[in-house]
Amino acid sequence: MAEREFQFRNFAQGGERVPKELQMFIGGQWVKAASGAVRDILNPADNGTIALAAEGGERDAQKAIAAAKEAFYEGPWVETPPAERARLLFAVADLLAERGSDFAGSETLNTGKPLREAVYDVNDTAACFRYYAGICTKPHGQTYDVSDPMQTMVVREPIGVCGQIVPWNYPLLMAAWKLAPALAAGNTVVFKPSELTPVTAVMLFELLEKAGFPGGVANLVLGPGNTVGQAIASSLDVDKVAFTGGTKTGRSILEASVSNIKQVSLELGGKSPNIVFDDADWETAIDYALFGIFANQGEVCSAGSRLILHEKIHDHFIEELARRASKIRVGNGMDPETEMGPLISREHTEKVLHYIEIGRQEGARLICGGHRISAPPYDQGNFVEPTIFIDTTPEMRIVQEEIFGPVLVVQKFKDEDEAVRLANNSIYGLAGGVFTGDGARALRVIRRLRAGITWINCYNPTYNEAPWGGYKQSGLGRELGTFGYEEYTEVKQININLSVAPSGWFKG
Ligand code: TXE
Repeated sequence: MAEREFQFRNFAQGGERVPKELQMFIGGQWVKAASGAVRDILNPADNGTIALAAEGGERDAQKAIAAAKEAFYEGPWVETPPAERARLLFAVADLLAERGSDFAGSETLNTGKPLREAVYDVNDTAACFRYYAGICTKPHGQTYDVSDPMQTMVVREPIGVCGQIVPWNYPLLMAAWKLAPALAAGNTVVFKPSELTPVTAVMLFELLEKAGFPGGVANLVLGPGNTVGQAIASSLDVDKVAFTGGTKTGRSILEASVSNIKQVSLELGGKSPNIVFDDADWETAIDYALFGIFANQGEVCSAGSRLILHEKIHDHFIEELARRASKIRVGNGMDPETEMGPLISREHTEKVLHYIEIGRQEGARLICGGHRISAPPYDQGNFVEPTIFIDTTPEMRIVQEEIFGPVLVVQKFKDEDEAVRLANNSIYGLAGGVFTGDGARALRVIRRLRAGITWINCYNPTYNEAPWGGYKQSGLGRELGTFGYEEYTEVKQININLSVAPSGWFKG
């Protein structure tokens, strides 16, 4: 394990040794792809190779599903006491905390995100494992006094084999959001990271192995979505699939899941509104408007990508916003001065630039950015300027569609009703924020927002304790908190006869 980590760093710093292949973890063993195929894993800052990853396929996915099934039905996991599951999850958090800087550096190398954000993600990941470790041993279930001389008890049990598929924007954190609650509840899992960002998932599974999870309980498969991901989603042996990613992919997972009516939870895209009234605290509103869209290069499902401004402050606000956005330091995430990193891939960069072009053609006005940054040292990487469009109309594609990059669109409103109408005019309903000095109005507006994650006078803070998920086409179900735990459980009623005697229903 240590050798592999050394090789990552060595390679990233220009060393000549090609890193070892990143392998899959199936049934407690590190394995190559059955086909022997590998994929280059790239650094978005220069598109250089930082690692070679096993490129799994359907056969590998089936092997992992079989291992998870055997571990659930034949292994000791279901009988493992909650306190032992908690100990293992706490151990993962401790190991992660010891190796925090390695994880943060690797996350930045693989995703491009600024190091300070990667450090944040690592801490959050450890906290998520601790949160769910704590939940294992807390009271669960209910009892009812029913009308017969009967005691009814309701217990929560693991669902079985859980397939988990995550995207590339928060590889480590999304792994924690999926693995920690599923394992806490006693399930076995088959986990698939994005084919673009397997590095910290592999490192995390090394910690799961070291912590002592029994073989087959947590399995890691690497590879593309249309083979490995699809095999997980359509498998008859997977009892639940949990997915974070784009809405289009989410829909195909939902369709594949009908094979065995598996349980599904989906955390999908968004086009989230951030409403600023004219009585808002000026500095706070500007600060969070920037943070809401340009954190993690805008590659955030809950990004505040539509800024809805009161007409009285609109002109002055956007002037100041553009001034500050153009000063954001874009660069290689490994540079501690960097405030915004490169986009994940060349392909995704093209998609974001294409949307900027669409915005121009639709007649929206650019007041900041709008270009790829291509002068050296940016020439090999996927850098795009922080970009802001004004003079938009609600039906424009840049207002309706998720761009998933550093592109903010501004809308203007006259009164509270119009602000809410604009905010809710979306197929999505993931997140939203409101900034105002009027407490009653803040709550009024938030209660009218059709979204699952909301903020008053701030934007972005996320807590392991609170449920995360969306309305409308932003998804199904909730992650995090007790809600996220319950999504990994089946509910069973147990009726206990307190007066043991025949019912006498049939006379003969
Ligand atoms: O994500 P995908 P992509 C949005 C964002 C982005 C768009 C496409 O707008 O531009 O989605 O990005 C796996 N069966 N978000 O293509 O396809 C895939 O291997 C099963 C929003 O990168 O959603 C990866 O592990 N799995 C978002 C995961 O799904 C499949 C985060 C996510 O990939 C599959 C990322 C299939 N048929 C992108 N096809 C968010 N809401 O956080 C792909 N996958």
